[in-house]
Amino acid sequence: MDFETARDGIESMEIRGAGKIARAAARGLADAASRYEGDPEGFADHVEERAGELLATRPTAVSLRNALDRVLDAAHDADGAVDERVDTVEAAAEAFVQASHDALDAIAAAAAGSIGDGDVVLTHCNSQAALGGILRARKEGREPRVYATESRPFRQGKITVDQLAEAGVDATLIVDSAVASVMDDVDAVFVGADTITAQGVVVNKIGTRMVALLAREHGVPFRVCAETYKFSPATLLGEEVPIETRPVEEVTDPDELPDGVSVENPVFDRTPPRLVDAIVTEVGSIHPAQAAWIIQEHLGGASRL
Ligand code: RI2
Repeated sequence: MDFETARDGIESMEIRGAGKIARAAARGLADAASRYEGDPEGFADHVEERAGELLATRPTAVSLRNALDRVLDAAHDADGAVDERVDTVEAAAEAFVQASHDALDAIAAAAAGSIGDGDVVLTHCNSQAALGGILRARKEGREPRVYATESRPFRQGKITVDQLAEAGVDATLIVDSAVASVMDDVDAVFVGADTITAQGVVVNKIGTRMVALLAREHGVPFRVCAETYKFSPATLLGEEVPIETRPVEEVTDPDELPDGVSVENPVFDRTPPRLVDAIVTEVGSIHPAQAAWIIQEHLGGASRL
């Protein structure tokens, strides 16, 4: 993927979903590295500058920063002629993409294990990691039923039901405000994550916290599926996860509103660890209290960005 396609696609949300964003950014940065025309000494600075442009596209999903860091580390560690440095960076980007796919497979296998025949699952928004287990359970011959929230304002729930229908899963699309009405029938909730803090707070699509509160009220297990690169090392030292706000036009046409009425469009919220029963990662299912351990064991040190 070329640099501009990645940068503009992530910004416009044509490329969306924290994992897809991370893979596109890794490949886009490798493309930017391959187009460098200066001397070897300026190589890493060039890659770092381009990484900064990619990072600025969307502020919340730490998967973006973690992916860029992996590639940037390779640019800084590389030596020799520019061609050799480019090879090193491209290999790092491809290694990240491969590891990301492997992680999704492992998470799907683990999550599918807890989905029985006829189980009713609720999912919010569109998460590749969260859908993996449902699709795997179906492949293994079980027939889960799924409630998928519409996920206003971007309506990624439509992507979810398309993917489920294509795999032959019985899917029902509901508006976000119908979650309370169906929760009595639900056996488990599976959602994804854009960022998980060292304290076990799950930052995910707006409305996730409402779903988690309702799941707890109804005694339904609330599980988060997330690759280890969705955990944020910076939060170990107390850095806050910024919540992205997007254009009001995604919610409504502001010209149709009376004077004096404003619109807010925060697109993520924070679910506290007490509402999360488990986080399913490629290295095992953890309790949110173990988030800092994941960061220490599986993510490197300070970000270069
Ligand atoms: P996967 C998405 O963000 C959703 O919030 C989803 O839950 C999360 O990324 C994780 O998605 P957006 O890009 O990486 O739609 O599991 O704003 O696909």
